[in-house]
Amino acid sequence: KIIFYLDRRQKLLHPGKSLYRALLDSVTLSDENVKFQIVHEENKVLLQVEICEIEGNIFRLKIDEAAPIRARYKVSDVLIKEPTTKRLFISQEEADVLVLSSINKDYKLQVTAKPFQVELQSKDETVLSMNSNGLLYFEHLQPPPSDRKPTTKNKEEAASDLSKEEQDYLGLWQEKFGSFLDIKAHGPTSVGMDFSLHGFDHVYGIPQHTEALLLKNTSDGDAYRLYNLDIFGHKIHDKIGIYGSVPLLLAHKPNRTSGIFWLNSSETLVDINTKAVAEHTPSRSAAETAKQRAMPLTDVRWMSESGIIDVFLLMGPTAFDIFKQFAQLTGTQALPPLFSLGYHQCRWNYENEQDVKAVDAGFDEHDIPYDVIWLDIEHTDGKRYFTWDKKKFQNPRKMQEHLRKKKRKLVVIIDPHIKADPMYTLYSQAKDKGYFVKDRNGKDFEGICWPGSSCYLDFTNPEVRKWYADQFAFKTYKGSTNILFVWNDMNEPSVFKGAELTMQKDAVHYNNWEHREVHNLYGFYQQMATAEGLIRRSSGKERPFVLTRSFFAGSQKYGAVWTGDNTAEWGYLKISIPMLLTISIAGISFCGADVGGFIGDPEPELLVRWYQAGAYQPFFRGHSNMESKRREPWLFGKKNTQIIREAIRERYVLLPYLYTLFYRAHTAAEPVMRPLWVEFPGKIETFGVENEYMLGNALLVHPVTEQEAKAVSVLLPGSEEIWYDFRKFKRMEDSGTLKIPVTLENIPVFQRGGTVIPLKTTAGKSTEWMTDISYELHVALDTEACAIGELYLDDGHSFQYLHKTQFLYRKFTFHRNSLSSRCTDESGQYHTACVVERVIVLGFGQQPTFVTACSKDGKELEVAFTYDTKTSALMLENLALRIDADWEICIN
Ligand code: MIG
Repeated sequence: KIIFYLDRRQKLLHPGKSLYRALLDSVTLSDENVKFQIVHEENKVLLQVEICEIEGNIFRLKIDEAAPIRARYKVSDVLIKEPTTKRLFISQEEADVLVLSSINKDYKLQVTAKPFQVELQSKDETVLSMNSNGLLYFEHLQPPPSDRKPTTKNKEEAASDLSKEEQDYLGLWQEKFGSFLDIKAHGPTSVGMDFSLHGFDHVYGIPQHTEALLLKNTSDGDAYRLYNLDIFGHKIHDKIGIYGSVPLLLAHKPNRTSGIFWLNSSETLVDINTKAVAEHTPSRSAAETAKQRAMPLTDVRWMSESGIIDVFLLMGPTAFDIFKQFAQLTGTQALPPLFSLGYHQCRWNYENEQDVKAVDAGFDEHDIPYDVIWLDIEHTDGKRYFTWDKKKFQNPRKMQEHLRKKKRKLVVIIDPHIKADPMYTLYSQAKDKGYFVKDRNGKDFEGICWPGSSCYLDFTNPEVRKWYADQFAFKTYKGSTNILFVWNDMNEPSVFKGAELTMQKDAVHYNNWEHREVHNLYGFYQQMATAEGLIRRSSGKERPFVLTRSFFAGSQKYGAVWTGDNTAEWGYLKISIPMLLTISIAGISFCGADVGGFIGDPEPELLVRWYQAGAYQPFFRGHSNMESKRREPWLFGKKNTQIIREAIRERYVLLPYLYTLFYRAHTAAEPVMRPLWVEFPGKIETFGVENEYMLGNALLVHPVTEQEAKAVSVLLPGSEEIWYDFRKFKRMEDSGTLKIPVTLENIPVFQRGGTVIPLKTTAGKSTEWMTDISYELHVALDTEACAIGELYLDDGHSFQYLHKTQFLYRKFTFHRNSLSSRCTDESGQYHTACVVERVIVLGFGQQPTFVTACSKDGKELEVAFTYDTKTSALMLENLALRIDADWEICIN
């Protein structure tokens, strides 16, 4: 077992009374913030504390050295703008307490001087407190031991009195990792703090781990680690960090959701400890103390290797408020081009042009829709990205023209490492311009990756990002066309033969920042530059599609992520659900796991089940490893082909709903895929559920993740809810936990009463073939016989929805036996001749006598219908109601 630096150093500090004291006579107050200093009683180092309130129920606490010998790293480019602050007021000031209030007095921050602690209260409820366990930790910058004057003998330098072995063990100035030596030019710089979440015993977030949805107690095990790493065949139930990190933790209890966003891009550990304590009341009278009840409390300890403490406290109070607050800071999900919500067919590798054509034709032959075929690293000339293997891909443009005619796209892989080959223009240019990350001696850092000896572009440098973005220009990227999109892999970054398969922490980036400071941002920056490149090659007109393996807070702005190298085993299918839910609630809606499992060969049943699950997840791609057998959906016998076809077709029929959900993610920060508790925040039985989830607010999906399952236990939450079988339209008799029989044909999906889902009446060969296909609305009535839903629509690929309001945003309302279609955003201008052809009303009380439809021009038409008394489903058919116009259907 590896003992990480942070564990060794910070874990020497145990919970107890903090040695930090606030100097409350140093308080200054401005419109932007409140500042004061705190001092460490032993080493006497002064830290500067800054507290501010940000619009929308967010508080920010920053702690930096008051007078560092050199500036400490502060994360840039993650916050989309400098947050708008609100003035705080001092509502109480005493020798050892300072109380700050928000203008509306909804929130109070109580700062205690000795020891230094901060408590955040909403009305009279203490929501969270900081440093209440005394774990504030801040290694101030020191001159290297050799620079020190021999006379200085104060305690702060006690560290240098440690024996060589002790120093080595603690890794103060250098650290060994196997055969690697990390030289810490600036010495120890780690920071940490504890937070107590009062009344909470359910915490979520901090992806990415191959772990459960509900975060576990770490008191007798490993902390959750946030350190982006390429871990091939990562284990299930492991807290080691894999490819991406979002340092956002959510805490939930029935009446409140809170969030902690720890903005730090260095290696980070998070310890979690839930316990029961006596109820905490801010102003405790004797009588109240007597009435104290036990209540849960969760302690969360964050430790980062470097940087400063910069933490955002998201006060909700609902989960949807948290999503908005986080998006206000880091941005919302980019609106994907519609094609990218279709099915993607990938493999390491599709060998050559003939192979691509054959696979493409296979989909048509087997009548399976798909949108994108992918090329992995072998398509390049010796792993030189932006080039083609001339033997295998002699005419990439022609191949793309072929795909274009089929209304399909191509995605190619572009990794961040650049083959160290002076004949490779990308390399020689970048070398000349000094665009590579340097090693600690100032030479270009060289590591081994796919192409052999490679250098790594320094994407933290804005000039490098601009140059990189320019590489995607059609003129520069030979053989590329506008149906080619990009996949960024290996961007943790992955460095073969590097410590933990990544870059040395003492490598040096732009502005002399060490790699340790920016490690978790490397992939974020590559995807940013790639997305920018795709936008720029279209002169700003077209939406990009970029899939990345490594990510950070804010990556949602640039595209999609996937969960990396999973294995073709049932356990990985099962864990993919909580993994995707965790990524989703951390702001990244566009996420998926390799369908089938990347490593190994799935048995047909597993593959089928994985397609059925993937069809209801945001990013839907089949992918397989080089050593895996071919896995195109038609290779597993007639019956399995049929079932997979059906799953993929269901996905395509559902696209209007899914695209609308992405629009909501884009505009309102609502996750597309949601844990049950987000939709049912008051229902405790949902808090730990991770084997099913909500897709938007209307669909409950329960993938089958057990071999040979005959039945699954489904929780249909909410006693006041009505649920309908999504395919059979039958109203479920009960809510609660039901045993639902299953066959291999499909997985259980339910529509929630009170919702309207827009669908297409049938699937086409790809999304682009489906533009004119008519719509179908599934209206599921609630206990009041009402339902609402919406549809968002635009050209599916450009930015015209933004600049020229070329979009349609419709709302469907069912009320008093009438269904209406109205505009929700009058500024939308998009027109289409597409119609609603069919409406199915689920849970309709009785057989109607006649049904009419009126369009805006006053024309009233009688509508043909059938009513199924067994299921209470009313089907209205042969409608021709324009999707872009107002209309109303009346059922009598
Ligand atoms: O370690 O490019 O996760 O999807 O097919 C293998 C080859 C490198 C890892 C990616 C995988 C991709 C593969 N890559």
